[in-house]
Amino acid sequence: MKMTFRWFGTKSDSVTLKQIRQIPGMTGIMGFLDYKAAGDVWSDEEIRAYVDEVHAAGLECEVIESVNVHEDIKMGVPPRDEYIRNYITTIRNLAKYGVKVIVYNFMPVFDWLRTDLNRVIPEDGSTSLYFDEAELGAMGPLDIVRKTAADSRGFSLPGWEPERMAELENTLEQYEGMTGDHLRKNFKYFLDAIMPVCEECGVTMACHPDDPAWPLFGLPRIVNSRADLEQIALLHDSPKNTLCLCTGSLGSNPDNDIPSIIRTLGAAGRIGCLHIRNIKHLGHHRFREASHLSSTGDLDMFEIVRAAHDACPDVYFRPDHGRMIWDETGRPGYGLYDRALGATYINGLWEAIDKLSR
Ligand code: DNO
Repeated sequence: MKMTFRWFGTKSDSVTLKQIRQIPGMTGIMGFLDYKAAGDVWSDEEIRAYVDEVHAAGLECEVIESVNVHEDIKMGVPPRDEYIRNYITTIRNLAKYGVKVIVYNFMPVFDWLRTDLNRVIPEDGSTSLYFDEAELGAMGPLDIVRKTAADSRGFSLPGWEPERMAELENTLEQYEGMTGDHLRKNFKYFLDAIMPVCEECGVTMACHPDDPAWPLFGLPRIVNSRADLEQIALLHDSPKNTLCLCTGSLGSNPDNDIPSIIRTLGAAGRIGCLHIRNIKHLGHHRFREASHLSSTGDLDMFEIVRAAHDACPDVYFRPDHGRMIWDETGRPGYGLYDRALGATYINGLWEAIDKLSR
């Protein structure tokens, strides 16, 4: 296992590389160029500057996140071939600088979605990301985009590129009537085009699940259960076609048995990396993000880490969203303190499981 941390770049993150390097056991970054619009080529120069900075801080940069897929590819409309060509150029450029895994998603329009980014957890006064479908229904897509932007404290949020959100009404209209099968067909078209390049350059693609793990606003979502994940692995049968096993996203649906999913897909070599986060269910389609500790949420972190230890011991991990604690101010979900605690806790679980299994 390699423990990594998401970092948004010097200009855009409240957390510094030096701070990340000082978290015990931290080996690298899951990187992100947060200013790139979906469909843009990530140039050599941009990648080199980011990777050099990470290396200079004594960290690795083998995983890159959110190389976002343009809506035209998901919708399967003619300009998609041009955007796929751009995507391929980005894959090749990232490979030149030692990137081994690219995390992406295939969610129509929205990436992850919450109704409150700063919800106070009554027990301890910390804040965390919160979702309530009843609130969402009352708001509608345009309101949620406005609220999320207002709640983000001026930080960019992964998957919420302003250009894309500005086109929202138009895009939602274009998706009208699209079925899951149609979206899957477009997904296959994309995978068939990029996989030969991934195999040639040694880059693994890791698809992030839908978050939350069910359809929203009538848009199809096809990455949110064991059956979905297995189907995606089969869309293009290659060891480079993998999943980013995000415990918090899949875990928003209590029916998903995450340790068991990790065991099956991990043993099949189809997990490219893990995002580890805990969830507290508060009712039907209503949850908040908890600290990583098992007892503060509904996911069993011991069983999750044990499954990964047994099934895919060499994958990249990162502590996913943290709460805001100790009066830290920063990008919701992506402060330093709670994610550092999460990494330390996961490292502790790993050490115990590893020693006991010998
Ligand atoms: C949320 C993240 C996601 C993830 C993307 C990958 O905070 O986990 O934005 O990085 O879905 O494309």
